Parts: sequence; C-alpha cells; structure tokens
Amino acid sequence: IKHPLQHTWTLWYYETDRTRAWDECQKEVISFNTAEDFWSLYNHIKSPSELKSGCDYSMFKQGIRPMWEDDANKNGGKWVLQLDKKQRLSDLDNFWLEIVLCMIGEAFHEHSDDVCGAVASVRPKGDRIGIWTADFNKSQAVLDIGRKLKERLKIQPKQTIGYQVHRDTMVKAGSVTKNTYSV
Ligand code: M7G
Repeated sequence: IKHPLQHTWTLWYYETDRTRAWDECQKEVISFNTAEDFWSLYNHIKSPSELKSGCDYSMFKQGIRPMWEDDANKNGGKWVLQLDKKQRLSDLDNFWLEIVLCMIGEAFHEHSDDVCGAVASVRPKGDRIGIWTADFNKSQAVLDIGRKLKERLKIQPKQTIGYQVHRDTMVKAGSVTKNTYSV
C-alpha cells in the first residue's frame, strides 16, 4: 500500500510562446496523492535548473490554477525567494525540492490550509521561487509560513525574504512590488 498524502497535488509547466496568451502557456502535467507517486514523478522529470530560461514549474493543490485570478489565489500573495545567478547551480533545485516536500508533507501545520502552491521561475536575470498563500490578511498564517520556510531552507536570520500581495504584483508588471511582510 502506498503512503497517502493529505492533499492531491498538480504539477504545471509553463513555457513561453509569444503567439499565445500567458494562461494558454500553462500546461497541467500530472496530479499525485501518494509519496511514492511523487518520487516517481520527481525522478522522471527535469529539475528546475535544467529547464529552458523563461520556463516555470508550479505545484499547486488540485483544483487551484497557478494564477492570481484563481479564486483560491485572488486574495493571496507569495513569499519570494529571489536567487542570484550563481544560485541556479547551488540552491535552485534543493530549495524547490525542500519546498515541495514541506507542502506535500504539510510542514506548515495549522497553516497548511493557507498554502496554495509554489512556483519556480527560471529566468536569465536570476531565478525565483514563490510560495503562494491564500489570504494576505491572515498575517499570523503568512508570517508563520515565512518563518518556517526560512528555517527549512536554512536561510540566514540576517537575510530577509519578502511577501508580496498578488494584487500589487498584477498592477506593477515589470517594476518592483512592495513587500507587505518580511521575515
Ligand atoms: P512572471 O513570470 O511572474 O515574472 O510574470 P517574470 O517577469 O520574472 O517573467 C511575467 C508576466 O506573466 C506578467 O507580467 C504577466 O503578464 C504574466 N503573468 C504572470 N503571472 C503569475 C500571471 C497570472 O497569474 N495571471 C496572469 N493573467 N498573467 C500572469
């Protein structure tokens, strides 16, 4: 018997195609709900650092699309891990795996319900991982999730990470979005 997860999770893959709208470039890859099925998927696909620049992996609870517009995300935001270029080799894949394991293992405890999913974005300027939560107004949940992330990723206490509200990101395309929280 396989080991069931608390939730069913869906992996999405985004690849740029200038002839299509952004949301049409998001492809649902596969869903899984056991630890064993997660590892067979993980062992079968490229790691984020092997993707082409401009691509994303997203892992979300089943039924939530990796978009601001989804009902589960529309009042939410994300903790952002902005990596510098050299961290593609040292950290990107490790951080992504650790975050995915935190999510599927419900490591955020009573706040696990607030976690919608995570996105790894491979970009020439520096890769990024975002952990999306459902409601930016739930400061206790947001802050606890941020602190847990820092702990699990062994991010130094003096290095801060910021939380950005999707509604702010949406209107600020191309420029800097303010941090609503930081830890
Ligand atoms: P990005 O891929 O999050 O960041 O957004 P990047 O600038 O590092 O590549 C790039 C662009 O994709 C945005 O400016 C939007 O045009 C589009 N986009 C990204 N997201 C996450 C969404 C979304 O959730 N909904 C919609 N409609 N467009 C999005």
